[in-house]
Amino acid sequence: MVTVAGMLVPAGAALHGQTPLHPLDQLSAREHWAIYDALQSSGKLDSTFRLLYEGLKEPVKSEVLAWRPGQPLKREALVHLTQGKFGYEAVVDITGKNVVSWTQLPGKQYMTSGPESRAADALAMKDPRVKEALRKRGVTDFTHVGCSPANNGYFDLPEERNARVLHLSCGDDRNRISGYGESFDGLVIVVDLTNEKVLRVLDVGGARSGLPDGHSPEEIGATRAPVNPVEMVQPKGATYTLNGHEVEWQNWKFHFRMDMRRGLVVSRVRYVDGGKERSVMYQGSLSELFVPYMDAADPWNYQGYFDLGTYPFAFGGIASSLEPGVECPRYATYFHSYVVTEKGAPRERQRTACLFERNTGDVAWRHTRAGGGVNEARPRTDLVLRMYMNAGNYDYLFDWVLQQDGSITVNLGATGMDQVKAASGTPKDNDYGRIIANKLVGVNHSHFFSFRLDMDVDGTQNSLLVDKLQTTTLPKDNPRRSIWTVNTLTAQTEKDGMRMSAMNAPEVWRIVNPAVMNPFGWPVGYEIEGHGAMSLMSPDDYMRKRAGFVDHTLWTTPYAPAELYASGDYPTNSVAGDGLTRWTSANRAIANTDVVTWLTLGFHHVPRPEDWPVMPVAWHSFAIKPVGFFGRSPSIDLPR
Ligand SMILES: [Cu+2]
Repeated sequence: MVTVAGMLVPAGAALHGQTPLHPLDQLSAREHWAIYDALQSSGKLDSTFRLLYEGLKEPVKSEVLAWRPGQPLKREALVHLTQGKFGYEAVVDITGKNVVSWTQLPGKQYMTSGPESRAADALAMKDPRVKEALRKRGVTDFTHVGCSPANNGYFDLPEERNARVLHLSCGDDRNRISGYGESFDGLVIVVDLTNEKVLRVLDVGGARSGLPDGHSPEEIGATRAPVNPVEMVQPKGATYTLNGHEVEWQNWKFHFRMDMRRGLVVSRVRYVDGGKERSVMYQGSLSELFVPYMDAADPWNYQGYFDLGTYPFAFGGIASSLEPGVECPRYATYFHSYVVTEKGAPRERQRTACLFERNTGDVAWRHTRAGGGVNEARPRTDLVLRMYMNAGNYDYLFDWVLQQDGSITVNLGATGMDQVKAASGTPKDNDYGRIIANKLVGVNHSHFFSFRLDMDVDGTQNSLLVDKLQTTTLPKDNPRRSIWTVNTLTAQTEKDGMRMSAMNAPEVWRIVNPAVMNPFGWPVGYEIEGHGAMSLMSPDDYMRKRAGFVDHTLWTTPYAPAELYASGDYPTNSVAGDGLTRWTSANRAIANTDVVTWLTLGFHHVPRPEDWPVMPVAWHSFAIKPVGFFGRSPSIDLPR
């Protein structure tokens, strides 16, 4: 059983998007229709409109912090759409069913969509040069052949300015059961969708891979003997309580919602310490995911995906449905959410998030008492809030794990399918990747996640302290030649707040409240602990410049409600320099102010045969960890 708004509901229950109770609640189905009504009655729409994104436009922080249960809610939505050949952004007052603002996007492009992909495919398949190139490859049945703009990219070439230019590659789904159909390498169709023409067809010939192996039961073949069931059960029901999307568990309190672009948005994270509610983080969520490929040939050199900025509509929202008992424990609580169709009708996505307690047999802490023989140890239980992201060929798993020791760990798992191309059978196959399956080369690439973490440690006015671990040489009379010492700097401006992960120059990044001292006389704080791979692209690589957030592991900016996406609001086919790069060029002051941190978590991927046909989950993580926030270990009071 789970306590929801004071009522007991069965474990494993799925909760529908309800009438909003909290200013940060996700949009309900009724609200999506109110947005539609407002847009229709505004007189702005014509019959060509296509919605790409609808999400809550949050009230500013001060309003949310001042809000108390029962008070009226300010409900606004942010809408992205296309109409005719242009992109638009609208803000809608949901309660008043009124369009507050309507802006055409000058020089900005927008998310991709199924209809756009089909329009590009139709243009390509109508071109006799494309059919000819396919025939040359021995294709005679075009029924299942399609060309898609899987290579969204932009280099600011004259032909790309002021037009929607897409680089298409083609494949054949004939005989496909799961996984990919056969793709035809060496064929690129450059399409100008704005002017509805094929700019050029590039055909350098190419080997054929045949149909890649898939992962349906029929294709996998015999399975091994199963393990005996290992089940987590919670016979007395959940310990957490729910009020709409507000959660309380083991001193933690927080709110969450699902957004079709950002996925899980975790807000108002507080810890009850000695009966007092203390703020830890105002909000945390994914802000962008950038995956650049490392193959120099067109169209592979166009492949740098901004998954959050480009694909949420095409994916039907980034969160996919979770299967009870497989993707979350059976006893978890499941949450539904809504996305919209291109014409603005809400569609329920079932079980896009789940919440559950987990005890994996680990301890929270242990020690053997003096003399040995007697152990003091405490079992550890975590609270997990989970989303699985569907990103085309890739899948990413995201767990926000709240711990009894006052930490939050975010685990992200990468799984799904590698991007592959047909092997040529020559040594060139090793230039940009490796052969990982029959006649298939897995192409090298990197994954860079940007998490926006608006820390509010014991209040909004915070600073970033950088503890630099440095070698200190010692005088001759000391038998040691050197030790390391900690040199702490307060970041004064955004430039100081740009930090790089380096194993040979380690740093601890603490967000502190300079006005609140812990019992030992230093400021209360939380550490952002996350170190990953950094970009190897050269600084003048245009693709890197479009994803400027990869330049630093940590960024720190003053809170600005409009700054949500690390590569800007519109990274699809974007001109370089938007997002963090642009905002921080002002080098704003960040000491003792309301700061937001942005963590880049990256990893490089050199594909291997074991990734095929579906990659085993590869985990990466970061943590938000108390440093001097508490006067002693917060988990010391766990019962035996
Ligand atoms: Cu990868």
